[in-house]
Amino acid sequence: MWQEKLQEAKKGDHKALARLLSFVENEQPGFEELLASLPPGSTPVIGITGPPGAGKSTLVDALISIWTGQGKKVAVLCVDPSSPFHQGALLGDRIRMTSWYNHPDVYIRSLATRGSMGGLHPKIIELTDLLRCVGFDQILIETVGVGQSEVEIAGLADVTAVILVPEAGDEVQTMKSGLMEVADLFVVNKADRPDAAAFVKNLQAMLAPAFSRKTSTIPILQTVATRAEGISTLATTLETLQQSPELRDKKSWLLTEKAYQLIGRKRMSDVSRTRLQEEIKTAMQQKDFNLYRFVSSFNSD
Ligand SMILES: Nc1nc2c(ncn2[C@@H]2O[C@H](COP(=O)(O)OP(=O)(O)O)[C@@H](O)[C@H]2O)c(=O)[nH]1
Ligand SMILES: [Mg+2]
Repeated sequence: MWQEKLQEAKKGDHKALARLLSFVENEQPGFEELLASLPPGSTPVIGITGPPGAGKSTLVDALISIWTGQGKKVAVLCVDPSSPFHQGALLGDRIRMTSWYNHPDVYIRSLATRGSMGGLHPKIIELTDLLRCVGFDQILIETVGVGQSEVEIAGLADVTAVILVPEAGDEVQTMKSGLMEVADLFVVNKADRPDAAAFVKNLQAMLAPAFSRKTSTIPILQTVATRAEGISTLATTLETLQQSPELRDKKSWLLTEKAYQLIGRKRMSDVSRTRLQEEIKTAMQQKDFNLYRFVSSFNSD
C-alpha cells in the first residue's frame, strides 16, 4: 500500500521512495489518491537549467557535496538525456556521479524520457510534489534549457538558476527573452576560460534593462564546477533566494502554472490563467491546501 511506503519514505527509506515515484510515474491504481493526500510540501525546489555541456551535472554534484557536508538531505531529479546521471555519458563523469547513489542522505532519480509534447517529463510536477513531502532539505532538478523547457522548469522550481558558459554568446542572444523571464540567478560556469570576464560583462549589459517581472537585479555568479570554485557562494546565494520576499510573491504564480498544466492535461478547453490565479490565491490561504484536490474541484466547476 502507498500509505506504508509513504511513511517509510518519510523516514529516509530510498527504496520505498523509488517505489512510490514509480507508482505515480506509471499511474498505478491509487496514485491520484496519494497525490490528493499530500500536505503542502515544505522542501524548496531549485531548477538548474542551461545548454547541454554547460556543467549543470558537475555543479549539481558540487552542491550535493556542500549540502551533505552540512548534514542536509538532498534529492535530485534529472531530466537531461545527455547527463552523466544517464547511461551513455563519459565513463569518468558517470563514476563521479554514481558515488552519490549509495549515500544515505542523497536520492537521485533520472527521468529518461521527455514529454511527448517535447517538454519535460510528463509526470514531473507530480514527482516533484511527492519529493517535497518526504523530508529532504533541498531538491534539485536538472534540465536542458532548450526553448519551452526553461519556462516549464520555472513553473516547477521555486528558484531557477540558469547555467551559461563563456562561449555561449549566440545562444544567449537567441534564448534571451525566455532566459530573462525564468532566471532568478545566472551562473557563468567554466570561469576558468579566458573569455569569462568579457562574457560576464556582456551578460550584465544585456540584463540591465530587464523587462522581467522581477524588481531586483538578477545575480550573476562565476564558478569553475570541476574545481568546486564558487560553489559555496552559489549554495548560499540559492539559500538567500529561497528566503526572499519575492519568492513568496512568486508562489501563487508558480501554483497557477502547475495547476494550468495539470488542468490542461485533463481537458482541452481554455482556462483563464487570471481566474485560476485569483482562485489559487484564495485557496492557498487554507492550511491544508493541496494542488491536486484544487485541480479536481476546479475541473468540476
Ligand atoms: N573547464 C571546465 N570544464 C568544466 C567545468 N564544469 C564542467 N566542465 C566539464 O564540462 C563537461 C560537461 O559537464 P556536465 O556537468 O556534464 O554538463 P551538463 O551537460 O550541463 O550537465 C564535462 O566534461 C565537465 O567536466 C568548468 O568549470 N570548467
Ligand atoms: Mg547534465
